[in-house]
Amino acid sequence: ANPVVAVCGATGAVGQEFLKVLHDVNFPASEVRALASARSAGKEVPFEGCGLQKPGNLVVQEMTPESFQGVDIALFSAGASVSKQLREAVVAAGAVMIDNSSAFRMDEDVPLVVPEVNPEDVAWHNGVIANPNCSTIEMVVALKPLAEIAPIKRVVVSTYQAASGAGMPAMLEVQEQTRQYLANEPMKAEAFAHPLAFNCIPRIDVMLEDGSTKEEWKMVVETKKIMHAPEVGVSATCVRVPVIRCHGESLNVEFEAPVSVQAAYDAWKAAPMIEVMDDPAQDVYPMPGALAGTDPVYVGRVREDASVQNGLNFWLVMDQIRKGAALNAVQIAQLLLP
Ligand code: A2P
Ligand code: 11C
Repeated sequence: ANPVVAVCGATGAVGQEFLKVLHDVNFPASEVRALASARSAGKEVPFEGCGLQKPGNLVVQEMTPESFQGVDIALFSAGASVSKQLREAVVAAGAVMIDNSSAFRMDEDVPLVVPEVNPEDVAWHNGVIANPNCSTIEMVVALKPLAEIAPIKRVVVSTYQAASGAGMPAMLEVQEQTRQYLANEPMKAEAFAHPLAFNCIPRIDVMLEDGSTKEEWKMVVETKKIMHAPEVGVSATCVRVPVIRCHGESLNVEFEAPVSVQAAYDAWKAAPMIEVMDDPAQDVYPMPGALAGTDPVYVGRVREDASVQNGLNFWLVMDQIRKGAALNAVQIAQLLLP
């Protein structure tokens, strides 16, 4: 039978995108339910339909432990604490929770899956499958085809992360701050510790004891788990930039053996979900401002790094709400279809 799908956090930035992606891939759902907090109960969210669920607004229901009766797949993006509160109810109802939060990613009994990298890991789930952090997804989609040419020794990554990574309110806030700045009014900052408009903030998520941020830590530990490569060194610096959608990443990768620019191009061109966009002489390279709403991870500015042995530098852009969150989660759901 066609699965019943619950979109959990349906009014949020990622929740809205879950609904778009379900439609875009025509997910064979028998029914799609929209769930959010009590604040949103009774509101309507637009839906273009998928499977047997006809197009038309969905009425948002309050998400409670009882919401999951009859649900087969629950796509969660309502924050880590909500995922933790509802995990038991989801699993007890016999549904599979595909969770976009950081709540369970590093749990030993929870697979952390990027379908282009480790689709086989869905097989051992116990009711929960975790969707990685967006910045990690972007990086591993690009690294996987290269790791098949030569083992990766070390990656140094710097991110340029869009406001939308922090949710709908953050996206709206940076636009309002831009207006305030141009009107010579004081900028109000709530989503981040400082105004983001006309600024860059080198702190994403909480600070850890070793001086790194949790976002940076996620890129290290999640990459090793997804790629089954505990030996790969990852050094990350994560920065919030005043972009609405799409994360940029600058990567420096050191391999165990030479990987030429051409070999990298060939590997990426043969790989799924990655597009080479690299003709800098003609000003062709991936840019966040131009790629919102797209699916692939885009790669450009590819060049050898002469400062290390077997080094390659490149630049990535990905819509982090799409492949970085909603699309990746729906692809995981597709892997669960009979
Ligand atoms: P609501 O709009 O009712 O607050 P974003 O990451 O874009 O801020 O979105 C967060 C999503 O998670 C929203 O859909 C939000 O619903 C939902 N959410 C937040 N807290 C809860 C909660 N306690 N129970 C259910 N859904 C929640
Ligand atoms: C950001 N990467 O851009 C974060 C958003 O662990 O799922 C997602 C946080 C997470 O702010």
